[in-house]
Order: sequence, then C-alpha cells, then structure tokens
Amino acid sequence: MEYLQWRHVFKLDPAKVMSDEALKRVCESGTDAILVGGTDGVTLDLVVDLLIRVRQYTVPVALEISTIESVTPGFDFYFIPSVLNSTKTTFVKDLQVEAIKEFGDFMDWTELVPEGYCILNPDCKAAQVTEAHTELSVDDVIAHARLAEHFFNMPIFYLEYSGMYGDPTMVRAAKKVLTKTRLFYGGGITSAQQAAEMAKIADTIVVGNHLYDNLTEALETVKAVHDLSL
Ligand code: 1GP
Repeated sequence: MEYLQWRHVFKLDPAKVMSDEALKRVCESGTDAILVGGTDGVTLDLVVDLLIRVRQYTVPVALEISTIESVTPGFDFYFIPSVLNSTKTTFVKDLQVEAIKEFGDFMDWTELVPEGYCILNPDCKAAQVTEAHTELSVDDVIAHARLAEHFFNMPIFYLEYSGMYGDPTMVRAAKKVLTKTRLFYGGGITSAQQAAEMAKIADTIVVGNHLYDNLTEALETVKAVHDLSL
C-alpha cells in the first residue's frame, strides 16, 4: 500500500480557510500526501469542497474520518482513527462498530486504513473530546505501540501532540518496538529543523497547523524530510 511509503504528510482542516493560491503551493509542494481531517466543525459540505479543490492536483489525498456524516466517496484512502488511550470505548471502537453496522456490506476494506492513535498533549481538542489519558510514561507509550501492532494489527501507530512539539524520547521509544506497524508523528512542527528531527525517528511526519500560521515555513518541512531519505 502506497501510504506505507509516505514520509511527509500535510494535514488540512476542512473547517479552516485556505486560499486557492496557498492550496496550490501545498499540493505542489512535493509532500507525499494530503490528509483531510479536523476535530471541530467538520461538515460534509466542507469536506466535499476541499476534496474537489485538492483533486485538481495529482497528490494523493486521504480522508481522516472524524464523523460518519462527513464521509464522501472520492478519496484515495479513508483513515479511521481509534484513540487507544481514550477512556471512552466510543473513540476506541464504538463509532467504528456503528459505521460497520451501517456500511459493512459495501465497504471497500482495501481503502480503509485503521490508525491507532495515542494522544499525548492534554490541551489539544482531540484529547479533550476523546477524554484521553495523556499522562503516559515511556513504558505506557511502548505498551500502546505494541497493542496497536500485536493485538490490533494496525498498519499505523500515530503519536499525536497536535498543537505542541512533542518529546523525541517518546517517539524513539515507540519506534524502537514497532516492526511492521508504521509510526506517524504529528504535532507542533513549525520548522525544517523540527521536521527533520522527528522524521529521523518516525516513519512519517504530519504537519498541520503551521500551514495556516506560516505557509512558507511549513512548506520548507517537505524538503527537510525528503533530503533525509536520500
Ligand atoms: C494534527 O498531528 C497533526 O492532527 C499535526 O499537528 O497541527 O500541530 O501540526 P499540528
């Protein structure tokens, strides 16, 4: 599966505004993929609108599903997060069961990509919504990574620090125990240097917010990551 080769991903939030000119620069930046996803105010209309705009370019585009109502055909992949350190079964597997109950007969399983999330920034919206237990030790993170790979057989383990630059020690600990499952890191990357630091450890890094704060700096993260892979 091609998402197993991605090293750099930009995450676009359908609820945030981006000009056509900015979107063109993002899509033509050389990033390996665009992930469409957000926690707040994501509606079907906004998702469809962004999909149509991104589809003018050749970059692969995946939808990270936050609500069943905002799912639409046309994406290359559908990333389905399970928040492994949520204290509510809703965000671990109940929403998934609900979706499978409704659409299971029609689902193209090859397009669906389960992600095992581990959220480590207590202040981010996703941590609050999912009531995640974010006070995790290195050993806890290692256990969650192994849970994703060996119990649930998930292709992706996602260390999420959304809005805050994370602790490389945690990322390194997860990476060390994963053999098949790919490690995604996302959170607070605002420079080429930070992108390179995390990309030296994780398999894939995700840059989100900074696209909306300082587009030029965010775009520089692509080269920083791809230069490492040479
Ligand atoms: C968010 O992991 C992504 O889901 C990226 O985080 O928005 O902080 O870059 P930032």
